[in-house]
Amino acid sequence: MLVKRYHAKDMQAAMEVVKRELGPDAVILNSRKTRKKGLKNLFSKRILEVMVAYEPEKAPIARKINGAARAADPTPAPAEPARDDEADARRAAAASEETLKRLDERIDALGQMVAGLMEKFAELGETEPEHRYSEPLESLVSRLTENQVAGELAHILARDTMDVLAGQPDASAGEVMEQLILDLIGAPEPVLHRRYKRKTVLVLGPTGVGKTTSIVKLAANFTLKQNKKVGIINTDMYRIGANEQLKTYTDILSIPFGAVYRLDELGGVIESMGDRDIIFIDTAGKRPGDEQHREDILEIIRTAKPEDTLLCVPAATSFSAVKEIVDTYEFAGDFKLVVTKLDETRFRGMLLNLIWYARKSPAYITTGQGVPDDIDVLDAASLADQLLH
Ligand SMILES: Nc1nc2c(ncn2[C@@H]2O[C@H](COP(=O)(O)OP(=O)(O)OP(=O)(O)O)[C@@H](O)[C@H]2O)c(=O)[nH]1
Ligand SMILES: [Mg+2]
Repeated sequence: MLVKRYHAKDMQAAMEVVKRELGPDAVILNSRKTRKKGLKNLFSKRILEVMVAYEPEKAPIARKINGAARAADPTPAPAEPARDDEADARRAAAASEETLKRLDERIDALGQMVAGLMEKFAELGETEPEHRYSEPLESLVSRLTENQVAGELAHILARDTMDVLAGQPDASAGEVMEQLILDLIGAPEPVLHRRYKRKTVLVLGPTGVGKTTSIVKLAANFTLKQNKKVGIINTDMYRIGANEQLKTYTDILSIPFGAVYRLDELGGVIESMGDRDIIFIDTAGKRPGDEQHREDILEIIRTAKPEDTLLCVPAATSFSAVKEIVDTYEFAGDFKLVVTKLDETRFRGMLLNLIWYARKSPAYITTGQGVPDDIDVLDAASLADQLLH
């Protein structure tokens, strides 16, 4: 009795070739799915491998496989052992079977490792494409990314700078990029009071970002420095102490304060502030899973018809979180950006990421808890300078 291994696409093909080559008495000992040997087969489909026991004297004369049997792929027959030494032959076959099995397992493991690495490289390629620039562009890009400007945005700025330099080789890369950043930031658009026209300003943003504090700062500035008549309405019915927080400030500033407990009261409260130049409307931040939030904000927008909407985003926010916040509030229409808590991070890249991703105008930055001083109109020139130097 001898043992021989065959590879075939399926059991039927294996049986056909075994019968033809080894005769009707050949017995299939076992079968398993495997890959052909060799590096080039690492990612190939698995095929069926069968171990066949047969009597050499009953096997038809060996012949090359052709025609319909091509699907089957027998491995070369082992050197035929002497007939009186069948036990040795079986041991040798079993040993080589064992070696092949181990090799197969190693190749499988290697294959999985290579596939994993390739996947990793592909992911890296998608998120962080490798870009090489000549000096001084390389150091400008490093400066931007050190400041946490998103890699893709830094690349766009570098590419645009190169385009400009191609037409104006004498220009300085630093100056060109600074101008491109200024163009991207655009002119800040703070809340402006229009004479003889009452203005409602809606303030939006996630919870705890500084909406209420920013409103108080703006209200204090308009009241104390610009002598405007200001009112504040709170529509945040969820936050405990929200009314007390605002009432304390509105009392100090001697300005009217309205608390709205049901949104259908909002129109009436706005009417009650008919003599005001600017009315700020505070809102609740969106809590995770809060499906009602969007409907509430839309209802407030329908009723208050705000001339300005401000979206507050804290400065220490990653680019992915910036995208999420902007996407969440996209429905609110044309808002302006307030970057809060700038004092809590030394990086300035987030401002550029936000302006770029949101495609909205910046309005204010806030730089501390102090009322009314810690708020300013964004200074585009100083931001561009901080990002590059
Ligand atoms: N460091 C720093 N803290 C700030 C700034 N602005 C607000 N805060 C603080 O952030 C905390 C939350 O501020 P709020 O104004 O209550 O924030 P909010 O968005 O109204 O919060 P909710 O109403 O709960 O959604 C308070 O402790 C503020 O003092 C800022 O510019 N810098
Ligand atoms: Mg609040």
